[in-house]
Amino acid sequence: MALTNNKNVLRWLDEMIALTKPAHVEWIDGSDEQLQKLRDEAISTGEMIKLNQEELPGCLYHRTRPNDVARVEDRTFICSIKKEDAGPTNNWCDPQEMHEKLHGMYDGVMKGRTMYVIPYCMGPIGSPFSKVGVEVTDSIYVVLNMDIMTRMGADAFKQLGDESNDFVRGLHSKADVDPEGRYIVHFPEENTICSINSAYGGNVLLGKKCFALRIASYQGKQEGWMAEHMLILGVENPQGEVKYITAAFPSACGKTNLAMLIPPEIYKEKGYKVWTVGDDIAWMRIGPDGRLWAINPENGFFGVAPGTNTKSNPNALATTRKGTIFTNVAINKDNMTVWWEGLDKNPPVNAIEWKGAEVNGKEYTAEGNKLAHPNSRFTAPAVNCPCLSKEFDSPNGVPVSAIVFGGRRAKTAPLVYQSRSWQHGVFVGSIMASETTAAATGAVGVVRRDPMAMLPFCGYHMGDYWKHWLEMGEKLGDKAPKIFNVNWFRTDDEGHFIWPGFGDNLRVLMWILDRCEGKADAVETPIGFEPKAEDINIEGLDITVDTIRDLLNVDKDLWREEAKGIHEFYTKFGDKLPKELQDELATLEANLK
Ligand code: GTP
Ligand code: SPV
Ligand code: MN
Repeated sequence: MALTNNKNVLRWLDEMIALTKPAHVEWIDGSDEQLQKLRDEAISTGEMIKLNQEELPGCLYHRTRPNDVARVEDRTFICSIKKEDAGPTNNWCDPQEMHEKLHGMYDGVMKGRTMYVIPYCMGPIGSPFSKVGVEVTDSIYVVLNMDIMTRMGADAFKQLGDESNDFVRGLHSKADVDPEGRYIVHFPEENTICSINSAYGGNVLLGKKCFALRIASYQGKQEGWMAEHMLILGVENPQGEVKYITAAFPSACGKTNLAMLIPPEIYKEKGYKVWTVGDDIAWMRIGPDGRLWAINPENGFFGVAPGTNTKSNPNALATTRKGTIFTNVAINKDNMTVWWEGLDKNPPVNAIEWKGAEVNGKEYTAEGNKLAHPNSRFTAPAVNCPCLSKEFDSPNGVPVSAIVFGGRRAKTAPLVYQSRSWQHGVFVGSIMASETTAAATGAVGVVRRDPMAMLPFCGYHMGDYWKHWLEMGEKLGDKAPKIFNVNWFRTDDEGHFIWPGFGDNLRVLMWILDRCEGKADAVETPIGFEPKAEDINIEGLDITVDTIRDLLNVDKDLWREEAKGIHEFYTKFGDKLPKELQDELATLEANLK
């Protein structure tokens, strides 16, 4: 039975049914009973594997095809009506042409299969920030993941109402999981997403990157708000006041880890606490008080498994101990628990590696083979998170004091610096560069420009996106958050990370918050304001002030090279490059003379 009377939804759904020709249509109301039936069915077909229900209650395992383990940027399209609206950083195709091509591929694709109709809400039900989507899919894995990642079910239709046409249409079919026929396509002007031939996270959980970033960034531009690839965290001081920071790092560069950090002992003792609001996406609006307010549109964490352990991120690990779906990690066959590289030093002997082969874990890892795929992930409910902010469900979100950019840079970027103004901050975001990771298919470890960590996620012309940032700054005026840049990934000559990172990153956040409150000094460098080395608290660490000084060093030769790279990058944007950013680049070059 239909869960809504909304004619716009029903009309679109009729079209999708006529196109894909499923044997059955099932509306997902989100009830426990329905979800349990789907879990049982997926277990019986082998799509999902039941894990040890005593150690990992409610947890399931899923393995994707080896050719389908990450986002596919070269097969991701922004099909705006005009090519120039997609800009030089997106793949573009004429919408008509793409619709025709996809039509042929979707025609009858669900024959003999069930179509699941998933209503979902991005953001808390009832929040003015929130937006509704409907995803139709032939994958139970998608239904079970969307249940964790979004507010899924009948309530989403209540949020939409019976008349509204403001919902994002998402059509997904795993089809034959054929990489040659894999397409992740967005029609921003039509509020529509089409995904085919994949069954992997970011390609198929259409509420996440496709809606909450690519479509939402376009909507934000139209409607005067921002959709960003950012974590949101709160730092509570001993007086109980909480200040919020958002941070944009590229995929697999530390957002989940920073969002859930555990304060170093010296801060814990004094009563500092860190609260997680979000680990991947922030939607931000100017509130009635003129400040910038952020919500996390998601309801769970789709986090990188490798490297997560009791030391690096105990909160994330705790979050995954129940009701979690693990994708492409390794299984310990003896007790049906999960394992990944960096969990501990004891790979299971009777391991099932991520592709499904039974291997001796110890020997296997010794060969340099990975038991878990480097982009293996957990899908875990936010409510499990021990440090979840009490503002997580707040309809108004949280006020943002600081915006932090960052990436993986072995040499150039210092540990932290502050922009001189919002405009300079937008420049700092626009010149972000980072070594690529396993989160997308393609080479790993190659430095590429990734402005605001949005290169794969901006649903329109990046030049217009920067203009939108500048306009938001004008509207915010002196209430604008301060903008910073961090780099946890500087390496020494042997390639080891110099900065301890993880929980100790709070030491850097403390300087950032002190700057926001006018309580810390800074020194001016060619690239912006930096802390005095003594102002980064190193109590309890076995590194010296001199190391901090090294980490803060701005190597002018490297930065002159960097400026050349920025020039080259900027030329792509032609006359869409805001003049303000051109001016900032000229200032940087002058400062480096
Ligand atoms: P997406 O979910 O892909 O958007 O990624 P993310 O930004 O949330 O990345 P995540 O926090 O999962 O970090 C991914 C990798 O970065 C893991 O291998 C971590 O161990 C590593 N990492 C995170 N924080 C730090 C840090 O402070 N220092 C170092 N050296 N590594 C870190
Ligand atoms: C990322 O790649 O930035 C992710 C994972 O957060 S995915 O949802 O697959 O995009
Ligand atoms: Mn991400």
